[in-house]
Amino acid sequence: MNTTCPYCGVGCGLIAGPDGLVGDEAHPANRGRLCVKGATLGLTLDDRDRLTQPSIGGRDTTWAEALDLAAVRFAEAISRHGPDSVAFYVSGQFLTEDYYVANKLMKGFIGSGNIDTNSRLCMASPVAAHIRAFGEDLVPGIYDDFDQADLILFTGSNAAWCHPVLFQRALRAREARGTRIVVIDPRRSATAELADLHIPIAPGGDLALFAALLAVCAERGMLDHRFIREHTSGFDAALSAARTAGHGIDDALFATLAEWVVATPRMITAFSQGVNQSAIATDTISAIINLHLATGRIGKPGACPFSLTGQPNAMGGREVGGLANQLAAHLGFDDPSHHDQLARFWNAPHLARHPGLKAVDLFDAVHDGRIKALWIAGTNPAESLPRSNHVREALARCPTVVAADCWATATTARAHIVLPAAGWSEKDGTVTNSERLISRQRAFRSAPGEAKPDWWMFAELGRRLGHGPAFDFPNPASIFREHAALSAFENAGERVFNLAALTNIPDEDYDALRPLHWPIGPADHRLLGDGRFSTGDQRARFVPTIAPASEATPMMTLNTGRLRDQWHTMTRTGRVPELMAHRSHAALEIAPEDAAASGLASGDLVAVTSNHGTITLTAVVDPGQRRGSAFAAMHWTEGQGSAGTVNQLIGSTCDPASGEPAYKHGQASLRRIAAQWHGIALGRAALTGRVNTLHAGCWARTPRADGLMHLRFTGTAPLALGATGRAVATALLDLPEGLESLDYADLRRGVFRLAVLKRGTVQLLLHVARDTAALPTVEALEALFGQSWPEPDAGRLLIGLGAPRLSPAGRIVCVCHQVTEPAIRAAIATGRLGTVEAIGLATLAGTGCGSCVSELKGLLRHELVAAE
Ligand SMILES: Nc1nc2c(c(=O)[nH]1)N[C@H]1C(S)=C(S)[C@@H](COP(=O)(O)OP(=O)(O)OC[C@H]3O[C@@H](n4cnc5c(=O)[nH]c(N)nc54)[C@H](O)[C@@H]3O)O[C@H]1N2
Ligand SMILES: Nc1nc2c(c(=O)[nH]1)N[C@H]1C(S)=C(S)[C@@H](COP(=O)(O)OP(=O)(O)OC[C@H]3O[C@@H](n4cnc5c(=O)[nH]c(N)nc54)[C@H](O)[C@@H]3O)O[C@H]1N2
Ligand code: SF4
Ligand SMILES: [Mo]
Repeated sequence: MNTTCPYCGVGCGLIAGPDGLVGDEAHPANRGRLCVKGATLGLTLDDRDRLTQPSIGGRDTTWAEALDLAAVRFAEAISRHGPDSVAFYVSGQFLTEDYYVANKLMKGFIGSGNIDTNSRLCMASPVAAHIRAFGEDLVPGIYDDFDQADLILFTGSNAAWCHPVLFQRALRAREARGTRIVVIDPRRSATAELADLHIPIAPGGDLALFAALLAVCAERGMLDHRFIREHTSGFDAALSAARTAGHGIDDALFATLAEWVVATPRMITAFSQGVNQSAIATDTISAIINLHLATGRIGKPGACPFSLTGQPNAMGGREVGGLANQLAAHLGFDDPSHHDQLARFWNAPHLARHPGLKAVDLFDAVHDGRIKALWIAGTNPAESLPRSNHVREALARCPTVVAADCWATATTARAHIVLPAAGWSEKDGTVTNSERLISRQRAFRSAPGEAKPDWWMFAELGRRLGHGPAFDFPNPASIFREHAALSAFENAGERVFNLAALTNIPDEDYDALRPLHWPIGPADHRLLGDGRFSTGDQRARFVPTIAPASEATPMMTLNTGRLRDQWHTMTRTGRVPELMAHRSHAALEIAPEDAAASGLASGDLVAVTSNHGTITLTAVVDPGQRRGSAFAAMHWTEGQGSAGTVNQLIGSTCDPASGEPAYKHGQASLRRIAAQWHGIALGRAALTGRVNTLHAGCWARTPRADGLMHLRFTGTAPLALGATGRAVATALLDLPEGLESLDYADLRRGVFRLAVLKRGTVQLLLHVARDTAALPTVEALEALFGQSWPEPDAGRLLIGLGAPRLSPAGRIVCVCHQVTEPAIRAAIATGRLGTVEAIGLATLAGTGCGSCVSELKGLLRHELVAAE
């Protein structure tokens, strides 16, 4: 069965067959390749912790009762307070069909613009900049351009980790044609590690840099005057504004970059969240687009600005109008003729005529009581929105919160009605990737319990609100046909987004649909190369951009983003031990100078404080961080430990044009915290599930193989928990009564141990000591499970005879071949290896999906330095 990966916007094709999941060689997005996340998808197909039954207030119930109650609550709010008192908050992980139905219900039939999506958090800025420049939300380029470019600027993108299969295409272009790769990022990311040139830009410095590049191209006579004259407007103002910009980076780096940019017509600027998630994002993207328009580098082979989409269907959501400030099918709120068109097509009684609330404003409206009923699906805002504590408060205050998800999350925990959603591998529909390629996602297993697809839930809600005929969809194919018909409705070429050819696609053809680009038809899938734009006069519009003056602040910039093997709030990837091996707990990566200033060494606890809260992370001193800027991953959640939810620290500053939050530019101060004691536990999930947060200090929970959970504790206050191993254990963990256990305490040395047994097999081991050197490794503890411990033997579990001090196996770098960092270091040292290929031959590391190649390079560099 052919399907597509549910993770990033590259949109790789997969085949689910009898031997598991493999890359689809016939899929144009990946031609058979997969990254670690795609390659380990099979490991996530585990229904154990899934939501399987609707519930109301924690009590299991039927679909009929749950949906009736939701409908009554929505109807009450609408009739008493008007349609703007209700809202949907949905997801770029929705299939197009889910999205279409939700949007139709809210904007066409409930009559409010209040449907927004987590794509607000990553794609809203590119959408705003595209519409401003091109008159329509259009990505001009396609992935083939990465094969054909001679210069690729990745700015604000860690593509080696976040769009790995596309990034590998850029690497192959470098091999094949000498393509130069430049990475613009304040930190030396994995992508920067592999670049020909890394520009460690100041946070938010991109706007000035791209304006300065435009000014240089003008100075050196590299502008495409014909294109500017015939196909654009507003150039002079944009150039004058650009001439006021200082490039803001090291002069020598700028000279090299400028020389490459001036001399290379086949140039792509690929940008992502480092650009999009800032308070000046839309203007920054305009500066990028200005440079491309002025040099005619748009819609030509190897030449375009390229917005990398985050989620698998971030693009599909934009097609159906999932954002609160769009209508469906690239129709807009600002054109009254579009309202009329859409109202007639849908036969919609109360079409929304003004935009709804954008995500951050929406949750403010929930907080202050304007929103009385909220339906959240396919996203976990209690973790992923800025000011997460405020969001949690908003959920607690809202009279009705409905949440549809596949797993329990921080959001479902705060919902009144929880609905079990069918997820990837269980539902049918389409997604559109970064290059406008529509692919089918196909169900190849059945959903657990009573889980249902989101389109069905919204259609049921629509019916219960009295709009039956408009929501009478028997299957996803029927929804897709209506979506295609709408895109073609009264569209004589005004809108490029047009799926006319699919309007009457029969169910069987929809089931068999092979990936296809929109617009459908032309052999060349690039857009805008002909210089005809979707603006009234068909000219692209330059937008003058001025960089704001930077403000001096004593705070650090808190940069947040992604890790290679994790996906967002980890509902899927966080359950797979193999994917935990790369980074097993939350950390703050800081430059050596900043670490020294705060007295921090790697491994120390650091309290990170912003205007919104404090969390304690483990410091990792990293020379790749820019001074004054520190990086924390966005992934860790409240259930995984005390360092969860970095969004407690991020403020709600958004780009004014797009409403996208400035997640990359938080402000925080650092303070070292002395550790008083340390603890480690390994045990069955039932015994490790409840941590006593009062005494546990800083703690983190990580899944290990065989259903075991690994807990780590670091005490921030002296240990005054009791005098026995058992007392200490019960102070840290909520353990049931009546367990069979052994314990040990050495008060003088502050050592406490506990073993829980069941019929001679170990269930839980806990060790506490003043010093980490006195604790066993998790591997050593793991070795004690799975053996049997008859009575006379069992004591050895605690005094350590049973625990041969296994040397720690070390962090896994190559997940595909399970090769550890020590093994790679040893191979480099003993074999005097100098290249990634040589490491591959010696250890197999890096020869699978290739996602770890940048790390291998980093290790090579460190080992070379060490050898000198
Ligand atoms: N492994 C993995 N891949 C993913 C995801 C995931 O969760 N995990 N999520 C997907 C989604 S939804 C998205 S939106 C994408 C995001 O993909 P990316 O945008 O590539 O990922 P991020 O790590 O959020 O941020 C990218 C980089 O921006 C840099 N940055 C911060 N501030 C600035 C700045 O001022 N200027 C510049 N030039 N750079 C800056 C950061 O240091 C970081 O390296 O990834 C997708 N792919
Ligand atoms: N600090 C910081 N915060 C960020 C970012 C950052 O860079 N820094 N990035 C932002 C960005 S770009 C994004 S995209 C967001 C992502 O953040 P979220 O939107 O919270 O992303 P996920 O954790 O993927 O949440 C998706 C949820 O949907 C569930 N799910 C999966 N499939 C389905 C389905 O078919 N139906 C339903 N109903 N549920 C399903 C999953 O179990 C999961 O709980 O985070 C944003 N937050
Ligand atoms: S590159 Fe993206 S779409 Fe492709 S396998 Fe990896 S996560 Fe999935
Ligand atoms: Mo995203």
